[in-house]
Amino acid sequence: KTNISAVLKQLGIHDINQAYSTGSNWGKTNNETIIESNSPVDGKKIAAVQVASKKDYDVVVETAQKAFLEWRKVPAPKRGEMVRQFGEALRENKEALGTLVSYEMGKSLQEGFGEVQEMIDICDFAVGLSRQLYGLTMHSERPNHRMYEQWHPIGIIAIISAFNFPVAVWAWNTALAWVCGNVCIWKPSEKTPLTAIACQHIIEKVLKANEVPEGVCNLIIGDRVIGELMSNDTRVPLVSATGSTRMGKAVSAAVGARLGKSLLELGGNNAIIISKDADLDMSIIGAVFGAVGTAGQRCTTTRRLIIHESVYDNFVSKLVKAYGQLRIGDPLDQNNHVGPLIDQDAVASYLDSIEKCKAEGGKFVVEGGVLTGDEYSSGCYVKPCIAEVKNDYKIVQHETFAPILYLIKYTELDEAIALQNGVPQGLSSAIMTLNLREAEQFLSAQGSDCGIANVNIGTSGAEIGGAFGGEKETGGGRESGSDAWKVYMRRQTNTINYANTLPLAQGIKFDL
Ligand code: UN1
Repeated sequence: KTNISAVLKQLGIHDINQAYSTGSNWGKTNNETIIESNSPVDGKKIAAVQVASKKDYDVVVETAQKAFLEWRKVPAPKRGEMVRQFGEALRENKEALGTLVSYEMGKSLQEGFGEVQEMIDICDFAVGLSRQLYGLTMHSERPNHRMYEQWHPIGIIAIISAFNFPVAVWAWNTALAWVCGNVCIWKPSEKTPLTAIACQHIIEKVLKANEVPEGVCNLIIGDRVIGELMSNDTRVPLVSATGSTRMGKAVSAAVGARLGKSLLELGGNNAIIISKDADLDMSIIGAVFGAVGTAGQRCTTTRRLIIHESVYDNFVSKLVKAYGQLRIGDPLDQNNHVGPLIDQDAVASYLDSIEKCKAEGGKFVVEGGVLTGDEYSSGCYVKPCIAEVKNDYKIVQHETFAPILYLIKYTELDEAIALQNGVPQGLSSAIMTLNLREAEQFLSAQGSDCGIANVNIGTSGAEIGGAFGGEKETGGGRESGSDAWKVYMRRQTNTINYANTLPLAQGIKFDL
């Protein structure tokens, strides 16, 4: 049995934790409000955290502004060295942090460790990147001139993260932002404040050892008021926000009104097309993990299966059989596949979606429901369920953050692609097929309209090396790998004249 109090001790979590930190200084707030973190695993209170006030927010921003003036002068590979040490510290704390993620958020222990592994991976990526912040050089049209571009840091990056990946999404943003020369202010989800505090304790030692100025790595515990302050604050050039489409629209409107930049990673409504030429046994793994992993609370969760009519009955019976084998229960017990939903509100929304689906005509081939009994005393454990639906049902068009899988039948691939694209969201997508023509069509310009499109892999579990994000209501942002770092920097075009005359561009003559 996992010893949670030992884990909390190792990670520096107390009964009452402080509202904000600018690195190694933990601030004392005058605000009376506190947030309690209750585990969805057993319903127990883990610890409480004070909530920062507007005054605290200003202290953090001012400290961050000062830190930026120093941090931007540190050579990028030296900044990378700090990120390398952060990766090492995460390796040392992988078990403890992964366990706390599992206990505070409710995902399986394996997935908790996997999430910390994503943090380690992005640190490794960022260390290499710190020597590769490349700009292009161009040929000037004028003689004895040189043109090139440089990438410079932009300042304070605000990071608003969601409960479902309570630590990895922060790490994707910070590791890149730091090597790019920026400073970060993190507002974690109110539902998972303790994992955030644990991360701050882990980085704290690295910051001290490297004499990094106070304010490079800031944490602020707050509610939506802090999110609004960040979004409206001209001292914050970039707001990176992960969460619901509703939240993203509010952030984007506020940041856009002041012509700031936002990086949005919002809802998904991801589908797998199961073709007539699919390897069905392999497809079952992708579909079931995609639908029930993290109890259906990933933005990349598989929400829809679009299945060819010729394999439909066979595939659905395999699927029903697989669902019958799922073990639901304490996520810290490695024998279980599925843990709880984050809280009772999530359970209510799961039940409401099932009702709405039935009202629109959905036929459940695996029934849902809330589990009761001693092992499920938190009231947050639900049964993953499966319904046959039409793609245009209102509920199918909507992202419900729960393990409800929708089945849709198709005849022609064009039709399947249109169904897959026929939702407001555009994050992740996949096709299961051994047919090269089908695979290539799915990946072509006439294919999936999503930011992520996979062949013979499910919709979730993206590696950090690729750019992560999606189109339409998913918000258009890209985080993590490829050249996603560019959004954390400003591009400057430089033209240098080493001639002894000053010729004008476009051949314009201007003699005095
Ligand atoms: C999220 O759900 O917000 O691709 C992120 C995946 C993970 C990240 C999901 N690497 O499923």
